[in-house]
Amino acid sequence: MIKRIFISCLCLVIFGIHAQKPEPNLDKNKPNVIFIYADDLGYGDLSCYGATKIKTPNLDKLASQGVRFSNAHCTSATCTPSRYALMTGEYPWRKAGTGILPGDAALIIPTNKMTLPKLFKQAGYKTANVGKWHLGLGDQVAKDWNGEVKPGPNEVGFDYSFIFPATADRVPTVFMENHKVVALDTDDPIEVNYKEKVGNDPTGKEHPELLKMKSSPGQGHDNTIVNGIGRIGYMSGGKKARWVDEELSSTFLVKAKEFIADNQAKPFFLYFALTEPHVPRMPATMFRGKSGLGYRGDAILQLDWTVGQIMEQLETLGISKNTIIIFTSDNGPVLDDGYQDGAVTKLNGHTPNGILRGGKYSVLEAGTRVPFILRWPAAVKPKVSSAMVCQMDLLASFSNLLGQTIPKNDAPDSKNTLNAFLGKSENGRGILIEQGVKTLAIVKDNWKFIPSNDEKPLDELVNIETGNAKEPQLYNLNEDLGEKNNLANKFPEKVKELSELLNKETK
Ligand code: NG6
Ligand code: CA
Repeated sequence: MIKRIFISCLCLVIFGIHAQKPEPNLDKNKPNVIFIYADDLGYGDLSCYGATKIKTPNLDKLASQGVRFSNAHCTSATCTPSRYALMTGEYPWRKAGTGILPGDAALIIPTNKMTLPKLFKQAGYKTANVGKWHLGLGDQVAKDWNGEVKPGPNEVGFDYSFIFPATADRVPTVFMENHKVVALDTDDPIEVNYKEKVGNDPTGKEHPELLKMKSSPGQGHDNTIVNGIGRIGYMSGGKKARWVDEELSSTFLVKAKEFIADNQAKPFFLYFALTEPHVPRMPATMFRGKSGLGYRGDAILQLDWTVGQIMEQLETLGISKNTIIIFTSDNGPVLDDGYQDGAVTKLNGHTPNGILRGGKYSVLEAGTRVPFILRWPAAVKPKVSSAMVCQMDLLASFSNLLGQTIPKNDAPDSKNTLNAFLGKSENGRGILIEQGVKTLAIVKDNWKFIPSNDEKPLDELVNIETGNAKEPQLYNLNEDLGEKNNLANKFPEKVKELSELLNKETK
């Protein structure tokens, strides 16, 4: 009798659990989409893009199973504008106030326009944003961080959001779930200020001896110290809510995995915005020292592992085949971006920008040409593509894939290049405008033109060539991807054509 009851219970447990497991989403017309955004990862940072001093096995595997693009771009050489374009389908330089935002900035994405997450929502998807945001929160700079902070990701199309507000080097150093700071003690309210010191927390400037990682001189990372790291901006309060940098990545990973598990039966869109390898680089113990290239290299290993964890979860859930993973970066690479973390001294011959010139902040190719991998086992054959694609075009391309319409004046610059994204065509965009910090360049048929200007050619703070010059520059990217030979004098007609085109496109 007891044996029988035991067997019945066992069956109930086994079949009960089985019955509860949701059917995975296998609808090919509505594949799940996971967009993984690295922060400041360069064209040469992955072994599938030619890196030899660092190994990124998970991304290499992803690339070998999908389309790996050699000519893919973010719109801009810094974070906020690239993310703005990804979300809205509009070139950021068309709108004032889309440069790198302070941590207390107001939301810059219009709430009444089509966005990438709204498009998925309109198509019946569950949408989530996990990771770095950096597109502003609330409707003004002066805001109360202790109540509901909105509008934000939830108002521009995300059903669920688990974010940090700006960058890892900017206050407030807290997580926000939907509209609220996570783990906030109401007796210890948060105050944030970007103009003057608030509260009594030590700053890096006053107490450099308290820092576990030195800030670089003159870069501004010497305000409030959180977790032994000086930040940009001042904050007080919220002691229990402050993140531990070593746990940033795993916290985001857990939240991303939870969202995937909870929504495996529905079509879902996950915007998973990683913090690696942006400063301050403070990888988890298991990655520290592993790359031999300092914390920047270790952060890349952590990033690669994270992507592997997501791939493994999709396999386990049986939804890998019908899930599109897109992996890319929001701008090019930088070594010393505010902290003395060994990125420069331990580089060991690694070339974050590959064969390209420039880097983050630059209008040269390494500013916006980034790794871009798309895997969709159910519908896309592995290949390497040289089609010119841009992250801003995902909005129009997914609207095509999902049969959704975009209101007439929304996403004005987003082009449907779906066939290029899916590796079915080598024809991507015809024209691309690349945004450095001070300059715009134009690319057409692999000819690149940078207008003359008086801005400085080298950003000394980060030791990166900006691409600015007093003479016009013309490069033939087909033969000279490293932008070494300025052909402007040799082909004045090309210069004229592209200069006029740039003026026309940007007016
Ligand atoms: C710069 C910061 C840099 C980094 C960057 C934003 C200085 C001198 N440097 O202004 O450390 O935070 O902004 O990076 O303040 S991004 O990837 O989010 O664009
Ligand atoms: Ca960035």
